[in-house]
Parts: sequence; structure tokens; C-alpha cells
Amino acid sequence: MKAYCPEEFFSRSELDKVQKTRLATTLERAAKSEFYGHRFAEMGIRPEAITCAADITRLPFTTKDDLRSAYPARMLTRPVTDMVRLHASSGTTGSATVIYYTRNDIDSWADLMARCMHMVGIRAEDTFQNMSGYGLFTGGLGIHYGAERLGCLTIPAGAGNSKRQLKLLEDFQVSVVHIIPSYALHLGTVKDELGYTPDRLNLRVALIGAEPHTAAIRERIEEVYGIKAYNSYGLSEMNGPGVAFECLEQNGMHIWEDAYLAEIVDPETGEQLPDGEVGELVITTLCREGMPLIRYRTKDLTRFIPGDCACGRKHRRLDRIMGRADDMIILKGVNIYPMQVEQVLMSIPEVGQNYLIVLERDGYLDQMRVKVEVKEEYFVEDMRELKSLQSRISSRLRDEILITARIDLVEQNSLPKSEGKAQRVLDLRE
Ligand code: ADP
Ligand code: K
Ligand code: ZN
Repeated sequence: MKAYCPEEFFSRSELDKVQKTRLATTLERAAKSEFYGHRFAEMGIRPEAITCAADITRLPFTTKDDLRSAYPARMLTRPVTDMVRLHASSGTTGSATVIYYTRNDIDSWADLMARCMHMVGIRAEDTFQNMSGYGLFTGGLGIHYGAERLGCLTIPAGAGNSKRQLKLLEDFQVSVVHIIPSYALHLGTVKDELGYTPDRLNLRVALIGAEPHTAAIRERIEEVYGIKAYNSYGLSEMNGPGVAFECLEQNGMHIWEDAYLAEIVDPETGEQLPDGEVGELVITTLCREGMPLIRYRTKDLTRFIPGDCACGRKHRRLDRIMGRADDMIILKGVNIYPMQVEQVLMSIPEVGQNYLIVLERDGYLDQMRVKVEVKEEYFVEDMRELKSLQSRISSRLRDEILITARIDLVEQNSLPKSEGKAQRVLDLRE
């Protein structure tokens, strides 16, 4: 397959070399910002003393709180008049943080995004519909610019309004979509209800990301639409989407190491972990001009997949994001990630597309209740069958999370759904 750019198939030594020079440039730039200038001075760090990527552990982390404390513009390396765009994170966890982009930043971001899409076979002949929210959220314009750069006819559909989404898909014979996984499943049920049979659509690829999801969810999306779905990872602090992306092998996401220097660290100690071990992803930008970030703690939990990918690219692969360090549920002293629950639920064929974990307090005891949608064909009158499904779910969950949860079986499409990132946990404990 043709490469989108030379960097895509760089050898390991070429990647190491480019990381080294770009890290030096990044540190030099960062030192010009009020925030890093001050921090380096305070800690006696001389950027020029960091001469290779391995030295990076001598630099302090940057956290979301640092971004907030530098609000609105203390991390800029140049006057704000040199910036051409800003985005803000939706603030899923706490107040919003702002990222500024120079013209070159927008340009290299569009190239990274185009590289991702090209890698999975998307070309100028494709018609692309972006079902992500636009506005401050980076999944809108970020992916949009990538698709346009490839030359795709690009439809900025935005989020929600399922009927209109389906009409656009049919009328313009859209071949590629970008869609949040939980919404993809919802749209799939609307598609079937409205009778959009496969012959009416021309869809072949979906880019899915923006929220944690299991392999089983991906398989369901592929089945529901009869397409291939590729995992897309990014965060506003690192431009947005385009940071790491699955190749045709669908076995981990290549993180573009010419643009991002990635580490996996122990979330407690901050020590780097070896390939294969799960920890928090920490990223340093290597190309960004306006607002470089050094050793940024993403809070996302993943690991490097050891070994080389069959596709021949040497950019290391990140495993599916298991959740955010701050997503962890602590119940009766047990640590649980919502993705563990999802994994169990989605392995049970009767379980439908949506679920909700509710944490409640019963007297002095914390309890977990899981509301589970049941596929229409299995939602039967026979109480015994439902009871048996209920206890099967409960015991499979107990095996995985060591907690006995109350299981409420509900009808398909009865749980609240969001057009953006799905809310998987409702914590009603005070
Ligand atoms: P917010 O913090 O407001 O959600 P972003 O829109 O920047 O801001 O979201 C980035 C976050 O979304 C990532 O840090 C990660 O937790 C999640 N995310 C993005 N892509 C994926 C993906 N492919 N798989 C799992 N989680 C993802
Ligand atoms: K075109
Ligand atoms: Zn690959």
C-alpha cells in the first residue's frame, strides 16, 4: 500500500532521530512560554541538557490542573495574534481547558488526520460524513480537515438527528463515517426501524473513537452496518483526533511517533513502565508550535503492544483504552472499570446496545445496579427466561468484578442516550 507520507514508514532509527531533534526544538520553544519558562527556571532545568528522548524522565509532568492554572493563555510560546484557532475540551471531568493552534499547527494536524484515514484505505473518491459534534469539540473540525485534505467530499453533519443522518447517508451514498461508538449502535437500531436495508446504503468504513469501548462493541458495529470500523484515538490537549489510529490489521493503534513522544507510566509513582504493562499514557508534543505540552498526563489507561505490527509500520501500537484513571469505580473497596462491566455484558448475546451502571447507597452499604437493555427478540413475556438471563449476567459479572450487582433488564432503546460521549456511570452515593 502507498504511504501517505515518508514518516509513516520510517524505520525505528529514523523515528528515534526525528524524535531527538524535535524534542530539542519543542523544549526550546516551550521555554519561551510564561508557564514553562517559569517552571524550568524554578526547577533549574536547562532544556539544552536534555539530549535524547530517554532523558525526558528528568522533566516534570504537565497535568490538566497545570492547563487550568495557565488559563487562558500562559502556555503560549508566541503572541496570541500568531494563533489562528482555539479548541476547548468538553470538560467531561472538571472545567474546560483551552488549546491554541498556529497556522502550521492546524496544517500538521490535518496531515496527521489524513495519514490516519489514508492508512485504512480512505481516498479522494470517498464521500465522508462526520457525525461528531462541531464547535469547540475537536472531533468536528479536526477530522473534517483531515478528510478534506485527502480530497474526500466531506459532509459536516454534526451530532444527532438520526433521521437526517440516515437521509444524508443514502442521498449522497456516503462511504465513510466518523461516529461515536455508542451513537453508532443507536443509529443502527433507527436504521433498521426505518427500513434502511444494506442495498440502500454504500457505507464501507467507520472511524470510531472519542470514548472507551470494547472489542465486542466494535464487532457489533461492523455487523450492524456490514462495514469495517477502525479505532481512532486523540484528545484536545494533543490537538484532538489523529494521535493514534488502527491500521488494517485492527490490532492496536499506531501512535505517530514522529509527532508524539509517548510513555506509559505507573499512575501512582510516575515511573516509566516497560512495553506490555498497563499504565497511564503520557505524551509530549513534538511538532506543535503555539502550545507545546511536555509529558502530559492523559489519565488514559493503556499499554504498548509489544512487538512489530504485521503492516510494517514501526510506530508503536497502543492497546484499546481501558478507561481513564479517574473513571475507576471504588465499590466496597474493589476497584472496577466500566469497561470490565461492558466486556461481560457484550459477551452475552441477549444483551442489547446500551447499559447504565448505577451506584447507590443502601443504608451503609454501597451497591451496584446495572440496567441492561435486552435485544427485542429476547425481551419475552416468559418471566422464567428473563430471571435466568438476569442471574446469568449477575454471575458472569461477579466472576469478573467480584461484586454482586443488581441487574435490571429493560427494553431496547429505553435507557437515556447521548449524542456525544456516552454516560456509563451514574453515581447516586453522596
Ligand atoms: P474531554 O476530556 O472533555 O472528554 P476530549 O474531547 O479531548 O475531552 O476527549 C479526549 C478523551 O476521550 C481521551 O483522553 C480519552 O479518554 C477519550 N478517548 C478518545 N478517543 C478514544 C478512543 N479511541 N478510545 C477510548 N477513549 C478515547
Ligand atoms: K473528492
Ligand atoms: Zn499496523
